[in-house]
Formats: sequence, structure tokens, C-alpha cells
Amino acid sequence: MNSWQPHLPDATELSQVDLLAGGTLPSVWVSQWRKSPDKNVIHDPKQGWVNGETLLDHSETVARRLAQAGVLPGERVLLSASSSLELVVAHIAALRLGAVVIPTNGAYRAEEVAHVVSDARPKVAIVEQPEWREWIHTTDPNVILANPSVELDDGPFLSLDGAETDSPALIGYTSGTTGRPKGAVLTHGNLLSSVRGLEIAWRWTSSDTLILALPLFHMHGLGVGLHGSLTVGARAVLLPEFDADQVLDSIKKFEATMFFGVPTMYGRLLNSEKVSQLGDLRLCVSGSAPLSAEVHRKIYDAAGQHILERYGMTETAMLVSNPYVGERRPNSVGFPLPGVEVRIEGNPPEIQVKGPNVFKGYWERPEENVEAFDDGWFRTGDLGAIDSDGYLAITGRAKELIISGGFNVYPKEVEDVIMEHEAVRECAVVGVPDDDWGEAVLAFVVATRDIDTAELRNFVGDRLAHYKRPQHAHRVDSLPRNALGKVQKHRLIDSL
Ligand code: MLC
Ligand code: AMP
Repeated sequence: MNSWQPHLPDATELSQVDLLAGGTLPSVWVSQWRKSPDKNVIHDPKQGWVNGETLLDHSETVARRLAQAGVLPGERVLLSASSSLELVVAHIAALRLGAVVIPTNGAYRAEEVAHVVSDARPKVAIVEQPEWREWIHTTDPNVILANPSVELDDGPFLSLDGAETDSPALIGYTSGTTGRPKGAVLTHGNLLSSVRGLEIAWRWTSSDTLILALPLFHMHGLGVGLHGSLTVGARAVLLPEFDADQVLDSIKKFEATMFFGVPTMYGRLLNSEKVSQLGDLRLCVSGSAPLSAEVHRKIYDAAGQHILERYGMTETAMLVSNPYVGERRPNSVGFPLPGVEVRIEGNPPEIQVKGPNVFKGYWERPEENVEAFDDGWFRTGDLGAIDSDGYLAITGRAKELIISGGFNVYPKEVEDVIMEHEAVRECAVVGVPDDDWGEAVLAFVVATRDIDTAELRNFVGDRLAHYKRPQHAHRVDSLPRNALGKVQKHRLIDSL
């Protein structure tokens, strides 16, 4: 399935489209800023609008500091902070230097941080949270620590922007189906081709202003929101936290044209009296988790906006999107984006993909890389069906994954922690439908005494990021197992 036509503006042939134009992310960005140095690019809540010239200057200063600290092209720089100009500058600087950024969720606790640090071996860690310094230092005392403004020693002039299309740009930690997350290595070409595809499909231009309230440590906020805005030369308004009224007020204040969010955000926007403000935008996009047909309809009723739902992954950036022109079908993610090929393979029917956006493999995981691909097609672990009009629907998941408010929770990771509780003998973690979060984490435990949800949340919350804490806990006498001893989670869910 590679019908890209629904995404192309009239009279555009795919042969006219060069998804790798410009070669790398920073070379495209830098040429935009040199061409229009006075144009505003990023709005930071503390510093206001920042133009291309400032981004050029600041990113060069930080790149020189990273080089002075010993970062060589291809080496890793861990980045973790709430959205701010400093974070954006540090990200641009690392990429201009040819380093590989590891964007990391600031909610991670000591063991999660230690895993990423020992697995990826960053040279420098730029982190906002004071307690992370000790966690990182204990894991690897060689890692150089800096705060988001990167107050390291200045370095001499150096030639920047030398990365190539195939050079790695980002390692995104994801899919810990077998325990701890593994790093998906994405090249400049993977990331650039994805935003170029969106530029065409969503008619994204330098006249756009995006309200960006998504965190900048995942594909949605970073790989789509920030990279897309910088690549097309548009503007992005950074909101470090999601607050429905603030998002809606910002639309007017900044004369914004676009908003991207996860379904939980749209659910919360509906609860605001100002929801009709969404009607002033030219495009509202939802992704990272399934958007219910009900929210899709209610947003249309309240604001006259047909939300455009799209589908992506850390390993592939963006894959499939509803059309900008034509029907944006609820419960469907639409057509493959330019350059992306999709096939449905096997039983159960898995979505498999190919394209310039698809990563080459997981960081230092040769065996898992063999399993991740089927004859050159990346196995998404999502189940799907294509209807007679060519729209793809995600019908389920082959992988064990819970998506809560757009954040991924791997049951095995939570189960491993719960099993460390002194009173727990067995446990099984599942996802259950939830009006706010889409799915909520529920733990079944076989225990020697009563353990209430609060106790389990605190126990897990000390060791794992807050969103992985069970929202519900049920004590059971035993876990149902099949003849091979595998826990039958569907029977537990049916018992609720
Ligand atoms: C926060 N909390 C969550 C949670 N987020 N619980 C479960 N799931 C979540 N996602 C909890 C906190 O621990 C806290 O609990 C309480 O909710 C309030 O915290 P908060 O910080 O005020 O949260 P809030 O602002 O309400 O966050 C909601 C949210 C956030 C929707 C804004 O979750 C969010 O930014 N989600 C976006 C995730 C994202 O960017 N995903 C993209 C992945 S990329 P307590 O007990 O302390 O009160 C990807 C690929 C693709 O998937 O296709 O895009
Ligand atoms: P991540 O590993 O965080 O990149 O999450 C990727 C996963 O999010 C995909 O494999 C899907 O399961 C899910 N996902 C992303 N977009 C959508 C969507 N529009 N509808 C349903 N699931 C989605």
C-alpha cells in the first residue's frame, strides 16, 4: 500500500518531491536562519520571541562548548529538561556538532536514568533535575554534567554542520517489551524525510505558528512539532506545561495556525469554556494514541474543527495520516505519508512499514534487530486493517503496551518492580479503558497481605516515572495461566 496521492496538492507529482532536500536537519535549519535572520522562530515563556540569528549564535556557542568538553561527532549527548529556549538551543547545538541526542523524559527515576546512561554511554548529560546529577555520576563518573544553559568552558571556532544524511541524529528509548527500554537510532535522513512528508501532507509553510505544549523528549513534540517548525521555517510557541485554557488563550495571543496534541489533551480542551478557540486554527492534529470517534465529533461540534489523526512511532517517526484535503475519518489514521510504504502481514494482521523514515535498528541490540524486521519491513507490533477506500485503521496491538495520556507503559517493566515488593508473590499488569488517559495501568497481585492502590503507587513511583504507577490494584488468589504457564491476561480483564 503506497497511495500517497491523497496527500499531494493538486498538480504535484511524487517525482517532484525530494524528501531528503537539504541533507540533514541542521543544514536545513541553518540555511533558513541565514536567509531570514530577523524572522521569529521560537517563543519561550520567559524570553519571548527569538529569531534565527539568535538561534544561530547561541547554538554555535553551545556547540563549541560541547566540543571543548570533548564531544566528537557520533558521540552521545543526553538531554532532559522541560520545554525552553535553552533546551532547544542545546538540541540544535548537539546536532550541528554531529553528536547524537538522547532526549530523555524528566519524570524518570534513578534506575531508569541509570539504564539509559549505562546503555548509551553519553559523553555529556545536559539535565535540569538536580537529583539526576548524582544518579548519573554514580552510574558513570566520566559523564560530564551540565545544566540546560550549558555553562561549560567556551571553545574555539570550529566547523559545524558536517553531519551526513546517514549520520545518526537521535536515540529514542522505547519498547521495553523484554524489560528495560532499548534505544532506537534515527538518522538525519530518517527525521528529515519524515518532516518533509508532513510539510507536503499538512501544507506546512513558513507562515504557520504552532502552539507546542507537548514535551520535547518524544517523537510527537520533538520530531514532529519542533523539527517540523524549524525545517519549514515556521514559528513554534513553547508551552512547558499543558493547560487547556493557556493553550486556547495562546491561539488568539499568537495568531496561531496549528495545534498538535495527544487525545488526552483534546479531552481536556473539550472541558474548557473557551474550546471554540480551536476554530481559529487551520489544523489540529492528534496522535500517539487512539482518538475516540466521540472526541473527534465533540471537537467538531464545539469548534468546527475536524481533527486530523495520524500515526507514528519512535522507530519510524510519522507513518500514516488522514488527508488535509478530503475526509478525516474517525477511528482511522488515513493514508501512508509520502515515501512510506505500509503492508498488513500475517495473522493476527500486523502493520509493517518501509521508507526513508524507518530507523536502521536498536542501539547495540543485534538480536532484537533481526526480530524487528521481516524481510526488510519494520514490524510495528500494531494490528491494522485497510478499508475499501484505502484508509488504515489501527485495530489492536500485538505487543504488550499500555498508552496512558500518550506515554508508553510496558507492563513487564512495571511487573518487574512490583515483584520486588516484599508482600507480592505474583503480579500481572494490564491496561484498562480510561476516559481521561485513554488507558490506565491496572495491577493484579497475589500477595501475602492486603496492599492498597496507594501503597503500590508509592512503591512503583519511587522506582519508575510517575505515569507508570498503577491507577488501580486488585488482589487475587492466583493468576490464570495456560498450559505453558503464561499468564492469561485477557481472563483477568474479563474478570473485572
Ligand atoms: C501525568 N500523569 C499521568 C500522565 N501524565 N498519569 C498517567 N499517564 C500520564 N500520561 C499524572 C501525574 O503523575 C500526576 O499524578 C497527575 O497526573 C498530574 O500531573 P501533571 O504533570 O499535572 O500532568 P498533566 O499536565 O495532567 O499531564 C497530562 C498530559 C501529559 C496529557 C499533558 O501526560 C503529556 O504531556 N502527555 C503527552 C505525552 C507525549 O508527548 N507522547 C508522545 C509520545 S511519541 P499525581 O498522582 O501526582 O496527581 C509517540 C509517537 C507518536 O507516541 O505517534 O506520536
Ligand atoms: P512510541 O513508541 O512512544 O513512539 O509509541 C508508538 C505507538 O503509539 C505506536 O506503535 C502505536 O501503538 C501508538 N500510536 C501512535 N499514534 C497512534 C494513533 N493515532 N492511534 C493509535 N495508536 C497510535
